This record gives sequence, C-alpha cells and structure tokens, in this order.
Amino acid sequence: MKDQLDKLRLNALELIGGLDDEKSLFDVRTRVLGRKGELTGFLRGLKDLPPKTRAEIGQLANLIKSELEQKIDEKQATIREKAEERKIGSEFLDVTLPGRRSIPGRTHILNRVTDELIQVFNGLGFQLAEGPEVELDYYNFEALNIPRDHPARDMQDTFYLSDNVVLRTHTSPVQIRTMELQKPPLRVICPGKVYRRDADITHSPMFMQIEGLWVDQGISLSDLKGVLTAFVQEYFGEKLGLRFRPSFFPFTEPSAEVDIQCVICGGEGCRTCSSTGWLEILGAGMVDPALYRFVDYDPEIYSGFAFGMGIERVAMLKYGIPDIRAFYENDVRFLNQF
Ligand code: FA5
Repeated sequence: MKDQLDKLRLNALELIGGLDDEKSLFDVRTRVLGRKGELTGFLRGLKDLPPKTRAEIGQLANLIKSELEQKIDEKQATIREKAEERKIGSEFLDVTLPGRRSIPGRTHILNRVTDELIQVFNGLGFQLAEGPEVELDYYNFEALNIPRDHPARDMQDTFYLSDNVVLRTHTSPVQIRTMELQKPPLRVICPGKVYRRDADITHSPMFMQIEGLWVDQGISLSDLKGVLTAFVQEYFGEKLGLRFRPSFFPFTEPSAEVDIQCVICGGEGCRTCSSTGWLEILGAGMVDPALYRFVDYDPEIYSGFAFGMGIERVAMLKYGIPDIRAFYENDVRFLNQF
C-alpha cells in the first residue's frame, strides 16, 4: 500500500511540475484531490484496513495530501506571476505617437437655426418670450378656444401627465401667457420644444416651433403677409416661392397654412414634399377675438396676428435635409456638416 501511495505521489508531482497553465492545473487538482479523485478514493478505502495499518497508512496519505495541495498552490502562484509578467511585457507605450485629437463640441443645427430665426425676427421688431414645456391644459387648449371634448383636440394628440397637465403640443400657449402679462402693443416670438403623437419623415414626436404674435391697433392680414414674406426673403433669398392656403385653427380667424417651395427637389416633387413641390412650414392667422376674453383685451380696439413655424421644417429647407429624423439620431457624421 505504501508503494501504491508513493507511486501516486510521484506521478502527481511529475504532472504538476510539467504544467504551465491554470486550466490543466485545475484538472490535476480535481483528478487527484477532488471528491472523486485518486487520493480521496484511497483515503476512503482505509476504513476496511485493520486499525494499526489504518493509522500508519492514513497518516502517510494525509501527509501526501498536504504536500500535493501545497505544490499545486505554489504552481498556481508561479503560473499567475508569469502571466502577469507576459502581460506587462507586451504592453508597450509609444510616447512618440501623435496624440488623439478630441472633437470640439458645437451648437446643434436646430439650435443654430433657432438663433438665426430669432435674429431675423428681432430685426423685424419682435422680442423674445418663453413658456413651459410641461403646460396646463388651460393654456395649451382651453384658453386657445379648444374646449374639452372639442374635435379640434384630435389635430394635436399629446402626452397627458395628468388630467390637467400636458406636454405642450405647440408654442401657442405662450401667446396667452404673454398677453396675460402685457398690454398691447405686443410683438413677440417664442421658440421652444413641443410634443405630439406623430412620427414619419416630416413629423417627429418631439419637435420645435417658433411662435410669433403681434397685437396692436389696426393690425391686419396684410401685416401678417408682409412679415412672413419679409422673413422668407431674408432667410431663404428672393427666389423661393411662398404660398398661403386657407386653413382652420380654433384660435385664429381667418387662418392659413403657409408653404414654401421644396428646395430638395426645386419644386419638382419628391418624397420629402410628398410629390407636391411644397413643404408646409407654418400655421397662421388673425388672432380670434374669442381669445381676448381670456386675457382682458378689448377686441373693439385691438387686433393681431399669430403664426407657429416648425423649426425642423425650416432647417430641412434651408440645408436640403430630406428626413426630419436625422436631427435626432445624433450621428456625428451628420451633425459635423453644419
Ligand atoms: C400649430 O401648431 C399652430 N399652433 C400654429 C399656429 C400658431 C396657427 C399661431 C395659428 C396661429 P400646426 O399643427 O399646423 O399648427 O403646426 C405648425 C407647424 O409645425 C407645421 O406647419 C409644421 O411646420 C410643424 N409641425 C407640425 N407637426 C410637426 C411634427 N410632428 N414634426 C415636425 N414639425 C411639425
């Protein structure tokens, strides 16, 4: 039996000595010392021996077990040390390589277009006004002459945070907020994000609008046409066609939708303009006198116009971008062009 143990010991030591990877070492540990291992099996068989031999052989087997455990631990430490040395040796820092340039950030194209629009309208005498994106139902709908259960609400389906609080669907609530705070004459523009249940190549669920409002004595539809024509000529150049189509908004009367010629196809018709040659950029009209009731203006004295322009649509036309989704995909190759 002693010979058997010696043989087992020598075999194991020889195996351990020749190994240089952790996986094989683990296999040897399992094969010799594991629950079903050779030495474990041997120890288990001791119970059948006479007591004297059992004590003697048992002691020897336990010594061998400790020795093998120690050798395996030592070998494992050596293997790990060597692997670490190899790793450090292979990592090489070439300090002569040129540095990696970090790309500087820049203003997002939509913010740039917004700034440009603000500048053009500032030049036409409009001042900046702001309102919240999380808006009361009252300002987004009710005070704009869109009562609860009115079918016009379907035109702008939105995200309700509670019964009375919505993500604003347009920048028009800023009209009411501004009129509540100031008496005419009033000439403001209000840019900002708005939200709707809408998505295709010209509609995004989050998009930007810029609202315009001019209220004073004697403001008429020709002022609206004059301001919008001046804007298009200043921003897009003399040549681009502009057309007014009769439309309906509950908060303006009369109302119009304004299209400009599609720069992507030059008016020939393409996917972006749905083959019409025109792209709608804004809704507009004369402020409905019903709104003045909400803000305590006298409709006998004052009149005004308002418009709400889609900033993405303006940017698409200005820079020939065929798909609105490009603005929000954050592809640096796209954003870097501007
Ligand atoms: C309105 O939002 C009105 N509040 C505009 C208005 C203001 C009318 C003041 C009268 C007086 P409309 O839903 O048509 O109207 O949107 C105005 C513009 O926003 C559109 O012409 C279009 O350029 C842009 N727009 C509308 N929906 C989207 C969308 N989902 N994605 C991108 N742009 C959009």
